[in-house]
Amino acid sequence: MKDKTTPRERVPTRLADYRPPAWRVTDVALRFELDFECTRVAAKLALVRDPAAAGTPIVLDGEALALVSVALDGAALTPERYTVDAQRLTIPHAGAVATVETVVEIAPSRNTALEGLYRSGEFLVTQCEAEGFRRITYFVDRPDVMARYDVTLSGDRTRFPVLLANGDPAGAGMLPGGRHFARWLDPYPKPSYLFALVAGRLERIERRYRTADAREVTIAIHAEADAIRRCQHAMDCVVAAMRWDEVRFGRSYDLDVYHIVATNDFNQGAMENKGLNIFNAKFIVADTETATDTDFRNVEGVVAHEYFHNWTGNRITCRDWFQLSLKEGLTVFRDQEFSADMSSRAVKRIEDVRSLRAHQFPEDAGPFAHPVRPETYLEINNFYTATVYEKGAEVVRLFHTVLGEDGFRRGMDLYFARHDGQAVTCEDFVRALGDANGRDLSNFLVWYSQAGTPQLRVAERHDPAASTYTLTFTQSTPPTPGQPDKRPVPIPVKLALYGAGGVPLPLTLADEAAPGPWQRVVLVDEVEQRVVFRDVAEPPKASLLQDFSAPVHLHRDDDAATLAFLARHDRDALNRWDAMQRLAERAVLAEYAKPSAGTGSVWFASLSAATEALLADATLDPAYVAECLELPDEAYLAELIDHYDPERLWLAREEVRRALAVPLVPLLGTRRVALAVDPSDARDGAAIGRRRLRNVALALLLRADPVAHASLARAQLDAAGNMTDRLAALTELVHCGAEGAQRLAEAFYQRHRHDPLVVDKWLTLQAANPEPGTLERVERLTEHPAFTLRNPNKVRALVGAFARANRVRFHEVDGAGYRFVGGTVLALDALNPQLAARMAGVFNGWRRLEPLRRALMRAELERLAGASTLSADLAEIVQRALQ
Ligand code: B3K
Ligand code: ZN
Repeated sequence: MKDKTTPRERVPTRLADYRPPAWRVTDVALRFELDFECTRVAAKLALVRDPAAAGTPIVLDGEALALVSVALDGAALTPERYTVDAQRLTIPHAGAVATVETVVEIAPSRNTALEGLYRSGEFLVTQCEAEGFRRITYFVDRPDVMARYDVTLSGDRTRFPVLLANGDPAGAGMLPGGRHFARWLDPYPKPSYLFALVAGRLERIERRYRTADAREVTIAIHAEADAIRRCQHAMDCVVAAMRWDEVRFGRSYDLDVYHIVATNDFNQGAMENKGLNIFNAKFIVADTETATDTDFRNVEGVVAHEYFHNWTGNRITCRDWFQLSLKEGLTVFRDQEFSADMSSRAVKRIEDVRSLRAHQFPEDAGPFAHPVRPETYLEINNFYTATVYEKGAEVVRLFHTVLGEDGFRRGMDLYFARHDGQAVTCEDFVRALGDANGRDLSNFLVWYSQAGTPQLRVAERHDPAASTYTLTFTQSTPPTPGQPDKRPVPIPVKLALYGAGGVPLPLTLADEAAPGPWQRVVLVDEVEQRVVFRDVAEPPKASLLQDFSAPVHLHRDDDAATLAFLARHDRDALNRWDAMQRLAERAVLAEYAKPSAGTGSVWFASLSAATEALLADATLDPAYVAECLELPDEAYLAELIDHYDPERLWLAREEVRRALAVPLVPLLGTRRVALAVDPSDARDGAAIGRRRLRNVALALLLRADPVAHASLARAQLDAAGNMTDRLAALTELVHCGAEGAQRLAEAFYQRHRHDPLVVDKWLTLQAANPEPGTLERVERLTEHPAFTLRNPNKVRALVGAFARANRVRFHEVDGAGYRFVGGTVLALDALNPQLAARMAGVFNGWRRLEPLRRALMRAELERLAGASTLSADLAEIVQRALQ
């Protein structure tokens, strides 16, 4: 049998070359004889030829499969009657319909790529998206081939007591020799990437749910014995997501059972396989003793995301992989809305905007910039990106903004009614939204095809004589690889104007008779566009791009007084936060340009005053205050500086934090105490918000004076009755190099060493330590028994966190951080190309660095490029980075 990591051939796939499949599979029967070492898969495919493709042979994708036999229309084929190579099985056939039967063998235990069928602990599990099904059996493995599946699993009863596949159960029973079987039928035709099976030793919890259309559903969550009692929160989230989708989108669940399985070995967060979602345990397993509040929220978001895919992704799927954002961007939008409804809408929006700016903006400005709908790829797994997911969700939000909630819902209803059961394109989606509202939205398609973050500039002019106020918008999108020239995009700008004291003014356009509303959305779709408001007697303060109404970079020449005004008076919570972010951004940039210039600047003074006012106001949501106390991320700030020096940027940002904290020490201290009112296991939104602000306050106190305040962190660590407070205190102690901190970290490990998810936290807290000597410690940790390159969570927790969450040490000027990560990427590529490629993305920003580090990082990329065997996954990332 072949090694599972055999590289795929490196031929680019292009959107422009899309052709419908010559042969479709309508029905498939699969019989699995399960075994960790050698699983036998018998497949029977009913195929139909496209009438336009007469004479085309049947071509089935297949990789790393040991072919045992092939039959066509019931007759066994001798080897001269078909050809088989490392990627496909080709069978000439003259008819219009055919039945192909194959038997193959696969080796789950040797599958380190975690794609296809593989072993995790004491069970077998699958991951097929995007092209993993071809590692299970020969098939037309593309999303526009939707078939009905009839699956029978058999295996040893003690080794594989649980046997799960997609759809509803259709019989089970005993077999001779201590074996048993289970049959599963999925009534909904689906693409092969949604196939799943799970078999082995797992525990379960169950709940009954009655859908809005009166279907009785059994929800079951399966996990290993030590984790199952920590799945209740995930179960609550499933129920909440089901109810929410019924109310907000009129969508109900459509099978009798909904299974979720948690595994510790998973390349991504989770997978929405029809009726059988498979999750990284990180996004299912949570209790207050071992998971932080952030973990709980992440469980909620990911559980909802996978559930929502049942309609946006599964019932309506993608015609081809270029359309990935059709399901991902839309489903992220849906999970964002769900999370907003479950807690604070303002805080959720802030988190999403912060993350977009920190991850997607740099991606859009770097060598891997690609449109929301890419046009070419070598390996589609490389395109599960912030652009496809998060920018894609922002593009869906544009439609929501211009159509309004009711119009958007009408559009979604039409999309579901028109395309249920189909594999469609982004155009189909946009057309449905437009048709339902009698509007042509096709000018928005440029958001799908054009890469790069649009830069929106605005000039403001008040004319006292005419009482008019004019906003002149100009937009441009910088060139990106392969797209030198850009077109203007339609940008909805939600805005308000404020008069003295923060009174919103009516927004009346020059040609309108009646006074307008105080808030409106202006559509900027030209390169330069002017908007004139009348009856504006005094120069107003403008709040632009409220609620972050488009994924653009807004440039304004506003002064500190305007930002301070908006931080205080803006009715839009996102923009109040953003005004403080802008003040902080200017303070850090000034500090970067010249030490002390930042903390002595008017920006800093305004930021400091605004921070104090917020902190002193006990009527505000503590979670919101906490967001406002966080400075912009380094990753975002780095994009604003030409050829930046990461160490200098880190120092500047830390200095601004320190200087901000020093005068606030008494207030931070009293707020911390006043916020400590909740029992340690309280999980309601208010308690979570209070914990968050307390821990942000603790971090600032330690920044102001680590020696004086270490005892506060020690006390919190000793008293903490939940992981949120314990981990926050320990992280602060370790990161400020407090005396004895390493011993405390070791004690934490000893306490939690049997829990893989907490061990990940322990690895991350050390990898993210900005103190000198971290790289040596991280290198030693790669030898620790808790660490293995075979487990993606471990790799992300240690190496990923070092490269992404510890910029000052990763970018150490001797290049040792780059060499360490590069070496890990190479070692990983032999085991798990998908993960290796993802990790290599940390080198994408090399051109933006100052010359010394730029040369070092480039050298590391060249070392990767020169390696003798590189997977297609990794090759694509490295080649594009160097282009
Ligand atoms: N659709 C999966 C991601 C699959 C990644 C394949 N490399 C999870 C999600 O977005 O819901
Ligand atoms: Zn998704």
